[in-house]
Amino acid sequence: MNKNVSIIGVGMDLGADRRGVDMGPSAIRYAGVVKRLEGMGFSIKDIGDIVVNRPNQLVSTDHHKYLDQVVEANTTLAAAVSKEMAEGRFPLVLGGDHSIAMGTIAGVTQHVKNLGVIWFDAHGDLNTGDTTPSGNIHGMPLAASLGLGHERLVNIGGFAPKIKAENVVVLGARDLDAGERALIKERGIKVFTMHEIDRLGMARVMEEAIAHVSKNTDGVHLSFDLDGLDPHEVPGVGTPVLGGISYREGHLAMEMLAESDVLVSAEFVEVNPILDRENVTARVAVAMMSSAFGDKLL
Ligand code: B3U
Ligand code: MN
Ligand code: MN
Repeated sequence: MNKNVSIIGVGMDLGADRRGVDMGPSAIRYAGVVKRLEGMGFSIKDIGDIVVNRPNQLVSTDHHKYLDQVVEANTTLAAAVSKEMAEGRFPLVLGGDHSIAMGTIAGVTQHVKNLGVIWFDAHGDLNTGDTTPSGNIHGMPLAASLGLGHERLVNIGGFAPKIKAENVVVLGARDLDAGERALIKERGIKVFTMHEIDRLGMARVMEEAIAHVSKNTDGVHLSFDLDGLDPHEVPGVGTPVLGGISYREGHLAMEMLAESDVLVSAEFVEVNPILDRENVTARVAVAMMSSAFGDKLL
């Protein structure tokens, strides 16, 4: 794996329309991400946080809350990610709400034409303005990256689509809206829900997931929403859903990803320090990162 890593924070919560995840990057830094990765032999450059403009009242455009601000922050993020990759560095993006995946993926796909994506999440994030139950853009970034939804989201970074449905795997889903289910069927998106994880076990699921996302691709992006894990283990997430991936299964999944050596970029999102206790969610995020970056037990 690339030993040169750039950390990029995005203190944004507008995509979730709920305060707290804007402090995610600080919480993850406080949990010791830089020291941990340096201790594993990585050279870390922390470029700081992307500036996010927060209006003092809710603005909603065609069922999209804070559309202008989310587009602006993601456009800046895409440029930052692309710049770090142009310098040969691995972008590690710290969220922030999951809408930032649009910017990360827009930046990465300027360098990796056929990108595979592992979307670790309790949710599908496959809504569009037509199907969203909330108007929250953090429920839309996977759809937008596939070229579906509001043209301003779809075109972040100036091109679309970024990724193909056949190169995506969603892992840990247990809260899918009706429109998302229809889209999954229509596009044939590979989804390992908690049902498959319970039934087949995480080892088998990850073998299949890694094979799927590496088949016709030149690299894989990991988009890790902390709410994919069980809320008993990570209470500091904005939209907890019971029955999630355990701490141990999460580690195993990350270790298998590291062994496969396919990652070109990663992001860890939706850490909400306001809802957390003793920063455990950020600490778990750092633990998951260390496994994804190749830390071994022995
Ligand atoms: N699917 C719902 C809920 C949701 C999506 N992502 C999160 N929550 N974190 C929506 O609002 O689109
Ligand atoms: Mn998500
Ligand atoms: Mn989620």
